Amino acid sequence: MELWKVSAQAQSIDAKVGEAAAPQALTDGFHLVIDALKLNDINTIYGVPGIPITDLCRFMQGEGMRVLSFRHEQSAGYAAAIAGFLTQKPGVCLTVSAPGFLNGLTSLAHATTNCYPMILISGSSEREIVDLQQGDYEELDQLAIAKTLCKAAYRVLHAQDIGIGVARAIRAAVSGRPGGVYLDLPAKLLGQVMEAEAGRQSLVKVIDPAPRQLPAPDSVARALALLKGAKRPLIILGKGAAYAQVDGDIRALVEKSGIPYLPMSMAKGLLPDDHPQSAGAARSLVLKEADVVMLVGARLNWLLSHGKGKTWGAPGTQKFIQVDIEPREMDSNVEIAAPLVGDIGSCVAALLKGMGDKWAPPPAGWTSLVSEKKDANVAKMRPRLQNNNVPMDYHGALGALRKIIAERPDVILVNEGANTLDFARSIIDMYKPRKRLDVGTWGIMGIGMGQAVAAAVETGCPVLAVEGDSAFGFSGMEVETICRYNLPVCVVVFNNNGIYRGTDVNPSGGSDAAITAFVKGARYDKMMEGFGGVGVHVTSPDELSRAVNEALDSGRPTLINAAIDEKAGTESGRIGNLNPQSVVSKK
Ligand code: ADP
Ligand code: TZD
Ligand code: MG
Repeated sequence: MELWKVSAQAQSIDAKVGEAAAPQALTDGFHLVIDALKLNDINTIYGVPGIPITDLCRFMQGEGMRVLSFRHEQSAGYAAAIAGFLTQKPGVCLTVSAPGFLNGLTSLAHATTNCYPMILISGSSEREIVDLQQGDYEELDQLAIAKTLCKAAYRVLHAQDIGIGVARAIRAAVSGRPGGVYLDLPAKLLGQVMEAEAGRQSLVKVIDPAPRQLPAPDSVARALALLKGAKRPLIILGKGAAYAQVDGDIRALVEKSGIPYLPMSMAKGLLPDDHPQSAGAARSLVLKEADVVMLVGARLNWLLSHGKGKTWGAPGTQKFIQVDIEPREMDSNVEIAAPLVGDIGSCVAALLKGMGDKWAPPPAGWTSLVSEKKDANVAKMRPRLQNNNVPMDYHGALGALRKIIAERPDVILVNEGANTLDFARSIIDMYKPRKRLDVGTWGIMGIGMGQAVAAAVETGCPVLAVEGDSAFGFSGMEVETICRYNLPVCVVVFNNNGIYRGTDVNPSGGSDAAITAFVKGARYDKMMEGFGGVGVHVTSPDELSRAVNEALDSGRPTLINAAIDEKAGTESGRIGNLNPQSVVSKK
């Protein structure tokens, strides 16, 4: 209650400020936070209101910021994280103390893991009481908890430090390797009053938040020498390359080099997937056979089998060049023969310059081998994508969506699930950069609706969210958010009655449902209808195609419940091999 009094006071002070620069003009923590964010061009906030940040959210909206109020902090956080990926500005998620903070924390860790710039701002309880553990309302030592899950964590205790605190948070999030930052704002801070002019002076505009980091010339020369000597070179583009927004130079590098390239999931579309040099459909071959591999904004983590083992060539037969802003990424899994440390824009520009005008393409034997493999795989897949089976399988349903994305390349595709994810990634071609947003490095479920909201809000483009029924369930309540803000989002739920498949049975023979099986024939479309959006139930690829096209034409919030054959999927999609095996055989 005290908070409200102070803020009401500050509001009347605001009114007075307009009259004349009265010497007693005051401001407070609420307004300083807003002014600090706005000064740094942060005008969109994703969050959930409540004590102690309800008025902060209100004042933000009152002052013209876009405040998107979610049903759960986790979705708000995923929205903020992907907003950071799409814009290179930290996405901001604003939460209440303890439980709200914890709900937001998964997304902060996710942002850090994926190198997305994001700031989680949480209100917190009375410091003195928290530190003495005297049982305050929502008592939790949030700063200590956040520290292990993000790049940096700060707490601001005095109104005059809000400017510098926000500036530090922004710079930490976007400079070097981007990531998540936590900013702790105790309730008391928001109500703190200070002289308005001194407050204004205390604000900091971050100059050059992500300074260029030029690669060393000898590193560039080493990388080019290796590339030049390669007989079977390969370029792997990762989501760091997509983040960097130097699309023209990346395309120029690939095309000038003549080297086959492999896009990681969220780098799809950096060059159009139907580009002649794309080796996407010959992945196994190129990873195994390449002799020099240049990674651009991609890590040799589990998604690339750590750069060794069965997926790759024999030990010692392959050399790596790695372009990355983070020096410690080098040699993380295998020796990097040519580390190129710097921002991708500067590194790619230096490589292009160093290649000169007479760069020889790789041996024709290699490029034609890749093309032949690719063509054969594409030809094998094509008829399966055209099937109009009922019940639908993944190929039939995704074949329909593939055609729609080809016709509407500006649509942003959000994608999560297991089979729904793995099949969509390989089947749906992307044609423009940063149009495919998915589960990222952790393979996290629940990013769907948050990412869909942020994608629509940040870009104004239509969004198609292709969701496994399980995956959708993690953030499904946000369809209300989508309806409330009337966003051009079409959600397609691939409903196969469960996780991976709908056919699992309880091994005990008991009456409880099996662990991966959901209610059969559920109608997720009814959820959307319940909030005023459009709900459609479809059973064939033709119906699916029609419904998606209608949704994208109308721009209305739509949920299409796509009934998929419950027998079509496999356990864990393409990564079933990661499941540990019991020595006692499964029943
Ligand atoms: P993917 O999952 O697509 O393989 P990762 O998330 O594993 O991609 O890797 C992204 C890499 O890109 C990280 O190592 C990160 O440090 C790097 N990165 C991100 N932004 C930049 C940038 N602007 N310049 C250079 N490297 C970057
Ligand atoms: N929880 C979180 C946060 N992330 C996860 N990845 C999982 C649980 C485990 N998990 C997967 O890895 S995929 C998946 C879960 C629960 C759902 C797969 O079912 P789906 O897709 O319905 O979304 P398909 O098409 O039925 O395979
Ligand atoms: Mg499913």
